[in-house]
Amino acid sequence: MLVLRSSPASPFGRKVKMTALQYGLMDRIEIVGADTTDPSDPLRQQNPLGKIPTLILEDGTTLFDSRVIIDYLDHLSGGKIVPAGAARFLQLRLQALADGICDAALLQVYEGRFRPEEGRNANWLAHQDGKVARGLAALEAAPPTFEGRPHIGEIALACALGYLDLRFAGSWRASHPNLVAWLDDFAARVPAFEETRFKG
Ligand SMILES: N[C@@H](CCC(=O)N[C@@H](CS)C(=O)NCC(=O)O)C(=O)O
Repeated sequence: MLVLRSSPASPFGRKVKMTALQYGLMDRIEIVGADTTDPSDPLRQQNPLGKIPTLILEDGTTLFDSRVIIDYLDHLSGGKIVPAGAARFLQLRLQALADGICDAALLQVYEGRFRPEEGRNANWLAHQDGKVARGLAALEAAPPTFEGRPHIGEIALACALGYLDLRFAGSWRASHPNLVAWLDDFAARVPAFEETRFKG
């Protein structure tokens, strides 16, 4: 059995869980919760960065980060998750943009979580927020299309928007109607999206 260290709110963990569900790999994975702030959690031995998601293979090898884990799942699926040819690079770029939005959103959440209010840096928060805003604006202007099954770029985007819903009360929605429609369509066509909402 593969072991996935993750937590219910992690957008990167959700990317892995949604991909595994969508591609029929979930029965090979046991999800074991992780506390990234707890020094006694074995996560820091499994991944020196102490980050989730981290995947532990049957032979004890650990894989991180989410992109490497997705690559591994793609290998297990016979190459269904990351398409071949020119589409590959568009999917990987979309994943990079969606992950970058998550990284910038997470840094804002961590600023609130790790720093006392008087020590928070408004310039830093605005710098990170600019990345989220520009990323969303680019996607709103040209939402990705997908036919049939979703690939890794679309899965990553759904996770990023889901994370903004979770942590920023969906404030992106009012000014991004095309992305709202995109996510509604994605959720209707990919049940794994709802099935991984704040789970595991
Ligand atoms: N690039 C990494 C990002 C992973 C990441 O930032 N995970 C967060 C939780 S969503 C984390 O582990 N944070 C704890 C920390 O940074 O110490 C990936 O794609 O897996």
